[in-house]
Amino acid sequence: MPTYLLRGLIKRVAIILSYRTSRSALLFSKCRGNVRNCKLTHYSWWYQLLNTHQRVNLFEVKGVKRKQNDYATVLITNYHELTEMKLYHCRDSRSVRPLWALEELQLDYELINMEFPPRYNHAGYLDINPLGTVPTFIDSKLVMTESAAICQYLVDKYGTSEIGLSIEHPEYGDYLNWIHRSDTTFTFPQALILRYDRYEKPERLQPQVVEDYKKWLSSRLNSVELALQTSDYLCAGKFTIADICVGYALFLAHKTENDKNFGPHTRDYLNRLMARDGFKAAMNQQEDLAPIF
Ligand SMILES: N[C@@H](CCC(=O)N[C@@H](CS)C(=O)NCC(=O)O)C(=O)O
Repeated sequence: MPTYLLRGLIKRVAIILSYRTSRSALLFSKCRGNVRNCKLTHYSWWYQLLNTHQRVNLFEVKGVKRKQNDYATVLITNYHELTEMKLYHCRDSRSVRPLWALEELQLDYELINMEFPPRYNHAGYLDINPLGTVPTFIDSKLVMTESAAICQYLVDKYGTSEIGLSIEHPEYGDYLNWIHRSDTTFTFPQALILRYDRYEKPERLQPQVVEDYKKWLSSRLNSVELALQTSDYLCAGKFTIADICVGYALFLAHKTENDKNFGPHTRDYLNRLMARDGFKAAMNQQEDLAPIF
């Protein structure tokens, strides 16, 4: 039998078998999301057969790292593992952190853009997140509401070591420290400043609180300036989610004009972060929302 006929025959048998053995093969043509634990096959005809153009992220399939858009030759054998991540986001709020991380990691997700504050502007939001805050991140049954923790989850669960640090890394402790410091130490005082400077009713504005926390913020940010004197990034000499988390706090200070006391290294660092494709992609996603500052 001529080789081309034989190849055609094998191809058809393989397709039929694949459909029979994988109930999810058809589902794949409809799915958008992340595929985990899937079996990678190199039958290129799946591509034509399913004619699928969905973005699918294959992280480590059979030990091979693949990039987004490297799709279409996948036969999913475990469709229960299909997930669709959702991020509820408001412009320039802390949800920029996970949004930026999702973009850096080139993950597939659904973005729900909401006007701020979502508890008043997005019907049903309190049912999704009773705190009423942003971000809210959903991955299957998991609901997360802490911006820095979501970044950590994404990098540990779906990411590569490129923008994360493993527990074995000598700077792992510093990395965690920056991630946590980013919100509790660098962002929380800014929330107080904004609240008592701009958002409260005139009779409840508190100039003394504003002045005190501006000083507080500026002295806490000295730690960033110091760290950047010897490195372009906060830990391990490379860009990580610690830079995303702290970078957001600096971005917020910059947007709200609380960056007057930034040192030169901090200023350059923020410019470097804002020039990243991942950051720009995150900003593009929110451009239809009204400014909140
Ligand atoms: N620690 C949380 C804080 C979340 C938070 O307070 N987000 C603010 C926006 S940046 C918010 O939703 N405020 C609106 C409200 O409290 O109603 C995090 O890091 O995500």
